[in-house]
This record gives sequence, structure tokens and C-alpha cells, in this order.
Amino acid sequence: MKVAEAVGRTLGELGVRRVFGVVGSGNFHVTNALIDAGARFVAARHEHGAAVMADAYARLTGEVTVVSLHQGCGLTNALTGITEAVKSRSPVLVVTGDTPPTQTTSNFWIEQAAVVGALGATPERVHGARTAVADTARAFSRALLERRTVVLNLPLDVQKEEVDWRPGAVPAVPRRVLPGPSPDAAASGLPLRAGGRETHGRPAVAGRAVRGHLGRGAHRPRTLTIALDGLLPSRRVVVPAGGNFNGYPAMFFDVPDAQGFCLPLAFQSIGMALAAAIGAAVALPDRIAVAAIGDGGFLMCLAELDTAVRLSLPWSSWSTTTPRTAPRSTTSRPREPRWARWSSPTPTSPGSPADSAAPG
Ligand SMILES: Cc1ncc(C[n+]2csc(CCOP(=O)(O)OP(=O)(O)O)c2C)c(N)n1
Ligand SMILES: [Mg+2]
Repeated sequence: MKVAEAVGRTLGELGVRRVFGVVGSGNFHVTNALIDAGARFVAARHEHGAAVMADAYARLTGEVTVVSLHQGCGLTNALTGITEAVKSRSPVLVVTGDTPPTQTTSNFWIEQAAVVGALGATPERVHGARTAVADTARAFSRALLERRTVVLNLPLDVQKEEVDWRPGAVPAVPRRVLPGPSPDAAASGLPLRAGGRETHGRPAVAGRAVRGHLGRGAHRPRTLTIALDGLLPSRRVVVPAGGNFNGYPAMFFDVPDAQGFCLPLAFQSIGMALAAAIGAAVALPDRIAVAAIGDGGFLMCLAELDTAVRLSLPWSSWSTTTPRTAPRSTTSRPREPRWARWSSPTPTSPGSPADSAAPG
């Protein structure tokens, strides 16, 4: 078989269960091989979203989670999400096509190892047919055992080489590292409060219900957050976005356990929470994922709204609008955000997110 297929098969053999990505010619064959090997693929709308989804999924499961990217522009689109994963020490394995150094006139050419190395990611490479399995296993092991975000470059010319692949040639897999608080932290930490109603992963309320419940004060972030806390199912994973409002979900949403809070803010980028909530919902399908996002961050990652709807995930999002159209003057008094929208798409049965059947 071709090296591209052998890499996908090897990752499947090593235990990769989830792949997030956007498929193009440079990562098509490796992605299909991963799917054939039993991994489930989530087609994101933008590579940034794919990387952020994989990061959240990796944090909540402890599994090495693959992001599959086209070479050059596919990779650069994902850099902010990759940097977030790097800074969070998430075991994310980015598998990407790579333009060979003999083709520097290609539109897709960039020096990928240098780019991702500058972010703190660990560049790895499949060097040739002879070393393809070992190179892939090394990249996987480093992501898992060193808890690093690794970028495995697959040069296009190497992908086409022939290799005699057998499952038995894949080295033994180390045990996966499960996330969770250290025993010390668990012994000394504050108890986590569990509130709200159990409704088995479905969004419990709609906009009118929230407003009716609240009456006066419904536009106040604190009041609304506290009310939502009581209305949403307690089996939840809360994902606050970056932005000035983000203390409210952190302060006023209870979470049932350590897996109930996913904070994609190591890089302090806005525009992460929607995709992170999708990754969280895929990782923990028995919970509702609650994305708390400002209007700016929400619009920045809006494309992934389609992914959430397409996957029929149990999720909810709530968003603030800041009543200004121009940058705020440093001398003027900040105005309080107004709550503009509470939305939840039609819920479907939790526990079986329907993935896209094939990479697009
Ligand atoms: C990618 C990125 N661009 C710009 C910023 C700087 N920044 C911090 S908060 C913010 C506004 C966020 O607006 P919104 O999501 O509506 O939240 P709000 O601050 O209004 O609560 C910006 C642009 C950032 N953190 N990340
Ligand atoms: Mg805002």
C-alpha cells in the first residue's frame, strides 16, 4: 500500500479514535485510511475549528486526538488552535500534508516544521517508506507520553511511496493517560457544587422560558447566568470563551466534576469556545456542552455553528452583545453588556453524535 494509507492504518492500530479536520488532496488518503481503521471523522468548516475541537476532545478524554490538515494554507489556518493546544499540553497529533523541499515554487510551499516549531509544537516527519511506521509511532508516542502537541508532516512525494504494511509491524501502544486532578488537588480543593436539573443531556430551556423565569433583570449577565445555572442540566461541560464577560460563566455556573469545565484560554484568544464546545460534546456525549461566548468571539467562529447542527449535538450557547460599534474610549465608562440571544437548536438524542460519513 501507499505510505499515506500506512500512516492512517498505523494510527488506527495505535488506538486513535477521533479525527477532526478539513480534507484536501494532501491529507485525503491518510484521513480515509484512519476512517477505514475505525476512527470517526468530524468534518469541520475551518481548520481553526478542527484544531480547537481536537484540543477540547483531547483534554476531556486524555486520548491522542488527530487533526487532519491540507498542506500549507490548511496548516496555517489552524495555527491559533494548535498554539492553544501547545500551551495547554494537550496530546493533539496534527497530521498534515507537506510540500516537498524540491517543490518550493508550489503555491502551498511553506517551511512547515519551522512554522510549527516557532509556536512550541513538536515537528515530526515521515521520512520514507522504510521508516513510515516507526516515524508515525514516534509522533504518536511523543504526543501521549510527553503530553505534547505534535505536528506530523507527510511530504507529498513520500506519501506516494509503496510500503509493505502489516498490523504486526506496529509497535505496542503505551497506556493512555487519563486527565483529572492530582490526588493532592482532589484532597485539598474546594468541593464542586452540582446544581440544576437532570435532563439527560438535552437543552432544558428555550429563550422565552428563561426570560419568563427571570422577569426583571433578564438582561443582566450575572442574573441570567445564575438563572441558567438552575435551568440547565447539571450533567454539563461549561466552556467559557475569552472576552470581558467571561467571569460570569466561570463564577456562576456549577459543574459536576473536573470534566465539567473546559477553558480554552491558554493563548487568551477569542473565537475558541464554540469549536471547543463541539469537541467537548463529541468527547462527552452524555452531557450538555454549554458554550458561553461574547458576540465578537461567536461571530469569529460562526462557521462551526454548521458543524454543531450537522452533528446534532446536545449543546447550548448564550451570547452577549456589547452595545458599541467603535472601539471603546479608554476614558469613557464601560457600558454593561446586554444579553441578546439565548439559543438552542432542536435537541436530538444524546449519546450518538452522527458524524459525517466521509471527509468532504
Ligand atoms: C484572536 C484575538 N483577537 C483579539 C483579541 C483581543 N480581545 C480581547 S477581548 C476582545 C473582545 C471580545 O468581544 P466579545 O467576544 O464580544 O466579548 P466581550 O469582551 O464583549 O465580553 C478582543 C477583540 C483576542 N483576545 N484574541
Ligand atoms: Mg461583546
